[in-house]
Amino acid sequence: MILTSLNLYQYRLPLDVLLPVGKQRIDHRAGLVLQASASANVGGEHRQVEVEIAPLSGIDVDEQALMGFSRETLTQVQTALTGLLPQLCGQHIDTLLECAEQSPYPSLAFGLSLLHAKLMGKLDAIRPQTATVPLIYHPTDASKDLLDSKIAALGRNVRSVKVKVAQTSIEDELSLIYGILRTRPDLKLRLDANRGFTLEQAIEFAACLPLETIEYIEEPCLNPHDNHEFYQAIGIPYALDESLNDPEYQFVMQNGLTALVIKPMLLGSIEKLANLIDTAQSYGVRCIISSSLESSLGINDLAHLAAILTPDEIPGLDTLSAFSQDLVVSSGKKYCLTLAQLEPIALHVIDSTQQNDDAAKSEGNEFV
Ligand code: OSB
Ligand code: MG
Repeated sequence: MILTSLNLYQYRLPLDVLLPVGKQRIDHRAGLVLQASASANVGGEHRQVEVEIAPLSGIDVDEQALMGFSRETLTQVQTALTGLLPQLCGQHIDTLLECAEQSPYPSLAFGLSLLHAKLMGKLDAIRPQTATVPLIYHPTDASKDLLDSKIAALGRNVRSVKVKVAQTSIEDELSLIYGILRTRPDLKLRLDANRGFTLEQAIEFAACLPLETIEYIEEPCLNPHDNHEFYQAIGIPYALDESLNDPEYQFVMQNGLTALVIKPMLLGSIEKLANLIDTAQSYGVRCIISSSLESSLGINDLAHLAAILTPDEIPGLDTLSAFSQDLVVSSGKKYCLTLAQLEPIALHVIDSTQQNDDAAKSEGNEFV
C-alpha cells in the first residue's frame, strides 16, 4: 500500500475537571491528529485512518512545566512531522515503521507505528477492551460527597479501582481507602504514589493498609531504588510507571515487582511495546496498558491495542470523563469534534508524477 495523502491537524480541548499528571494538574489537553490515506498497488483498495499524537508535556494549571512524562514538546513533534510528511507521501506504508524506529520522540514513534497498524487493518479485527479500571483521585475542588457518590455509582462489574495516593495527608488517604472498601468490600485496589513517598513514609502508609485488598502500589518511593526495600518491609508488591519513561530503561526483574504500567504515548513504537510486554510477562510481571490522557480518538485505539497486546488485563483508560468533548471518535459525549473543525497544519496529497505505474493504473484518477 502506498501513502496517498497525509493531513496533520492540531487540537486543544478544555477539561471539565482537572486531571492529575503525577502530582501536577492540567485543565486542557492539546495534541495532533494525523490522517493518512493509502491505496493498494493493484486492486485499488483504499483506506483512510486517523491517529492521535499527543506528547504529555506542556504546562500545568500553575503554569509550571509538566515533569516526568514526555520529554518532547508538541512543537518539536509538529516540526518533525511537518518535515517528514512531504517525504512520506507516495511512499510504501512500511516507510512509516522505518520512520517510527528512527524518531527520537516516543510519541511520534508510537503514532507512526499505530498509523501503520490501522492502515493494515490490524486494529479492526479485534473487539476493543471495554472493561476499565476507574480512576479515583482528589481533585482539589471535589467534595467528599462527590467522591462518595462516584464510588457508590461504580458498576457491579468493576473489580478494581485505581486510587491516587501521596497527594494529601496519610490520614486523609487512608480514610479515603477505608471509605471505598466500606462501600465496596469486594474491590481490589491499585494504588499510585507517583514517587510521592520517602521510603519511611511509604512504609508508614502501607503498614496501615489492608494487605489483601491491594493489587499493587505504583512507584511507591521517591527514589525507585528503595522500592525493593519497601517490598521487603511490607510485602505489598509494586508496579513501575515513571521508571519506564527513562529513555535508558531496560527491564530488570526485581523482588516485589508485579506490574508495568505501560503508557504507549510515552514509550514508543508498538514493536518496542510488544517486546517490553513479552520480556516482562516472561518473568510473570503483568503489563497494564494505560492512558497518557489522550482524547477519545487515542483512548479508543488504546482499548483496541490492549485487547491485542494484553488480552488478559484490564487497561487503565478511565481518563475521558474529564474531557468536555470527544475527538473524531465518539465515546458517547454530546459533542464530537470532527477534523473539519480542527486547525489544519499541513495537508499533503500525492503528486501524480510520484505515483508508480501500478498505483497509477488502479487509482490514478483519484489523485489529480
Ligand atoms: O500517574 O499513572 C499516572 C495518566 C497520565 C499521567 C500519569 C498517570 C496517568 C494515569 C492514567 O493514572 C490512568 C491509569 O493508569 O489508570
Ligand atoms: Mg502512575
